[in-house]
Amino acid sequence: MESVERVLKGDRLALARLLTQIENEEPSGLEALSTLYPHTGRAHRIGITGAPGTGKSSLVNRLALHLRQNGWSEQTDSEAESVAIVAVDPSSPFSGGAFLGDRIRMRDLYGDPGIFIRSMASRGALGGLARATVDMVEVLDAAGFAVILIETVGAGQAEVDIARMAHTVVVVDAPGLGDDVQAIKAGILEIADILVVNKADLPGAENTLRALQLVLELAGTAQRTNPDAKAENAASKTVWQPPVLPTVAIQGDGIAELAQAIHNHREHLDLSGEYAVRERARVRNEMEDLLRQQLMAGFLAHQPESTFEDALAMVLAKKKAPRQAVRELIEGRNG
Ligand SMILES: Nc1nc2c(ncn2[C@@H]2O[C@H](COP(=O)(O)OP(=O)(O)OP(=O)(O)O)[C@@H](O)[C@H]2O)c(=O)[nH]1
Ligand SMILES: [Mg+2]
Repeated sequence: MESVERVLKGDRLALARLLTQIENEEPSGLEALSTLYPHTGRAHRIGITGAPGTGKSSLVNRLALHLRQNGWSEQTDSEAESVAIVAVDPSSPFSGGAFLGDRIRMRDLYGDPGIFIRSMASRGALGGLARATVDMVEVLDAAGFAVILIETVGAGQAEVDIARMAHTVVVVDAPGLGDDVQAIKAGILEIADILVVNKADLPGAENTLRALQLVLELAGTAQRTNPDAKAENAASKTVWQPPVLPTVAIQGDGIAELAQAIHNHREHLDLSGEYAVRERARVRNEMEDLLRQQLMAGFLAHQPESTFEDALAMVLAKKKAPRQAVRELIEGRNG
């Protein structure tokens, strides 16, 4: 297939077109995805999530710039990495005015062939958004980007799901969001591999840092006294302790340390064998999702639309239990 060849050769126009097809769930895009899939598996996928306005886009831009200029680590003199950015937050596109004092450097970023930026259009269902994001990340991986940064607002389950598909999850907090730890939704803290307190230039940053460190210490203690977790940790040789890092994204402070921490986490995943474990869990999850989705779509396609709605009405009227209604739907008894 011609467009697939062009994407594999690094043709950006073909890449942009294919991503649009996938976003719109066009059959041609989904077909191309299957052809590209054997070329995936090389990119380091990094999820950046957190409450609205904490500075995720600013951080992502800075991080991308840093990776292009310095690679992962300044000490090792590592090579510049190609970076793709996917912003899943429709409310603040990357062209937004977050960089008034930084236009020139950002222009460098935008003209750089080693950077590809894509923001996701708003869609009705967040579930669909998660699906499309996963597929788009696969395409960017196949297209050869070494690093894929995925920005999502950590607000609900769908966002947690998107973050969960990353190899490294960075959770961003900032001072002044009210109760320090409440600002980070329960559930998202648990999937954090690295915690960032951005806007460390603002008052209250010290408190936010301390509060997060305390929460992590408590979580660590709970883990150490839990026998299951103990056995698991022994099996995986090394245990990752999520670091808490201060940054000032608008000035670029702390970005090198963040890049280093992400690099360390990736090394940890490889050395401990957790990389393979995570990949397996992620792909299993994705396949189970697709199976559920397609079985349901296949089932519903053979029924008049009213059948399910009628069953739903029976359950709402307490005339049937959900389990009973579903069994009868499957058995074709809809009385
Ligand atoms: N003082 C200060 N302001 C910052 C810092 N980083 C970002 N900001 C500002 O915070 C605002 C939000 O920044 P964004 O990068 O758009 O934040 P975001 O988390 O991507 O926002 P959403 O995508 O809308 O959730 C902007 O006005 C930034 O200029 C920082 O380190 N210090
Ligand atoms: Mg943003």
